[in-house]
Amino acid sequence: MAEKVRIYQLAKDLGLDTKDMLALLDDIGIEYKSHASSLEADVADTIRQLAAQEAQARAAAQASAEAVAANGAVDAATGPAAEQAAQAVAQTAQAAEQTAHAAGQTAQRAAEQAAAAQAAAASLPQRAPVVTVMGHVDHGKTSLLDYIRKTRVAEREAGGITQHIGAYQAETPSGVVTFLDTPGHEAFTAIRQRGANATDIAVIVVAADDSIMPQTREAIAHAKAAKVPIIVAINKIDLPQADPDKAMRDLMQVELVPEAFGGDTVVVPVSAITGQGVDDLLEMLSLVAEVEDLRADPEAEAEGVVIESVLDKRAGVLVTVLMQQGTVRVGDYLVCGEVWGKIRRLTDHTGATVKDAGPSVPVQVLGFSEVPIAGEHVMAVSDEASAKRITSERRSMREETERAEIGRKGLTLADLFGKKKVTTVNLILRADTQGSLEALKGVLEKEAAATDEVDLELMLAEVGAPTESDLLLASTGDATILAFGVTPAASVVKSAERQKIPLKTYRIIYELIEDVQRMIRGQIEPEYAERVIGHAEVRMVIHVPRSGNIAGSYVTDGVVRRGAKARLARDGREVYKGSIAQLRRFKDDVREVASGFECGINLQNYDNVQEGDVIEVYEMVEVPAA
Ligand SMILES: Nc1nc2c(ncn2[C@@H]2O[C@H](COP(=O)(O)OP(=O)(O)OP(=O)(O)O)[C@@H](O)[C@H]2O)c(=O)[nH]1
Ligand SMILES: [Mg+2]
Repeated sequence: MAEKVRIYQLAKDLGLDTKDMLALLDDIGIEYKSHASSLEADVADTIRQLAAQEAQARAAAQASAEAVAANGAVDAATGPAAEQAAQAVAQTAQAAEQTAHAAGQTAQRAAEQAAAAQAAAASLPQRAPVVTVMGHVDHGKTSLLDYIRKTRVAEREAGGITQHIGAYQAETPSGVVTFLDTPGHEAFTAIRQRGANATDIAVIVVAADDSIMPQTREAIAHAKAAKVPIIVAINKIDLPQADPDKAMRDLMQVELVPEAFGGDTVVVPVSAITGQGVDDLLEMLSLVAEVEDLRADPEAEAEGVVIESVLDKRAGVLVTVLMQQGTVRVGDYLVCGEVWGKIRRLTDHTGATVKDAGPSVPVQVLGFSEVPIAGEHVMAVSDEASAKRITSERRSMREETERAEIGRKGLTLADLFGKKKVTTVNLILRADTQGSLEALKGVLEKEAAATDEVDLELMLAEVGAPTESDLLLASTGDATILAFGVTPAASVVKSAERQKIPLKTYRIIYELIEDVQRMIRGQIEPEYAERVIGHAEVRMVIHVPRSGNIAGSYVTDGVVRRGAKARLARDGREVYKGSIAQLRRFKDDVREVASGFECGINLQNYDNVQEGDVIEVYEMVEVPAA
């Protein structure tokens, strides 16, 4: 046996649970990073021997136990000896107890509690792993989930872009898995972060024809920050231009070393179109999930996280939650940040109405009257009174801190004399979900920070379609209304047209961002740059009584123009900067003199011109904003 072998493979060969195998490695002090790490051949052999010995020992123990049971009479004869032994054990135990006392009772109690908690946790029922699929835009996250779920969601999305998180459950050969889909667009950092935080395992999708892209890096960073195991799916391997090997090599740049290169990152090549490799991916997921040993108490107080919240025109506020422990039931009261609701209806990911939802089961809740913030912690409370009390306490606490901040800030000298921004662009933002809204706010903040000359002011940012009252606000603030993923009522559109209030609707996030960039550019004052139009050499200084000194010059290149800006260079140094006040050919005032001609130049407010000076003539031209 000269071959290296991966831990989970060895466990499988020996008929052990991967978890037990890891425990065994821990016991004998062998370091590894994950179940996918490779073991050296000699280490693997040692493990095989140990496993064999253990199996033998177990068999022997069983045999002797049977023997003892069979010969109950032997007990009597060995009585005194056994008693002595028991006494010795008791003494040792006493000594040990005293040592423990000396070491401190608290430590002992803590250890006992931890052990008890562990024992209790181990007896809890298992829950489905929550797998978040992340990666760069269009790398095939939604398609991959579609393949797994055998449904088609990608086609229904506007522009084929996942605008917000989706939560689904899929039946796989090794059990139910909860999947969270996330968007790849850069605007959705917050959603990816939220996804990574609500997750047990991250699947990073990398398209084989595109390799690692900015949002791939970002997704990996989120997964690493959340300290969750990462599995890489190299997708689109069916494409002729696919280069999965390049993607593998590129993974090293982001410190994910594939197993094939001696590392321990599980990389699975897949195609969401043909389904190739998808089974391998699911097997890897179940292996990792098995090692993680995910358990939750369905009877505990219900607690979880808001995955997304939508204001639907007909259905009202719809909130997708994922419980991490406990079970939510129709009629329960839920509190989430500063909002609460009584569950009127629960809908599972297939759209079916359900009575309850336990840990790891994504479910849509109808019953909130306000839109909670996605990513927020959610918990069940016993009754309406507690729900109201908790939310109102939270609200007043926040308001208090806000007031304190304003008080502390005051007015600074910089506020009074600091660099004034040129203009403010007022915006009213409307979006379909809290997640999109946050994403858009994030991008707009970035855009505003990128320019010193324009301030973006968000007068209002809300979930739901624009209303008449938005129009009122827009007209007082001269604001533009940007609606993303929501359709304003026809009456609102008409009213906006009548009042000439710009109201734009978007389905695709890039388009909204581009428009905002255009609005910013439109506000920026044009920049000017110098453009040299000609040079003249001073050949002779002519003194004219009333006009002062005139530079008798020869235009060496370009043109000299009356009124144009000019600078005077003497021995290569600039000695004057101003403009051309008067330009003459012979006795006549002229507007312009071209190269190769002589002329008299009178510089504005400058008399000290000397023979040999060079006059550079230039204009200021507008530079289009970048
Ligand atoms: N040939 C091929 N095309 C794929 C594969 N997976 C996805 N695609 C195509 O790639 C495009 C993008 O797929 P999506 O699943 O919408 O990508 P996504 O990663 O969810 O994109 P966002 O949600 O916008 O970040 C679609 O046109 C898919 O048909 C694949 O394995 N092979
Ligand atoms: Mg998608």
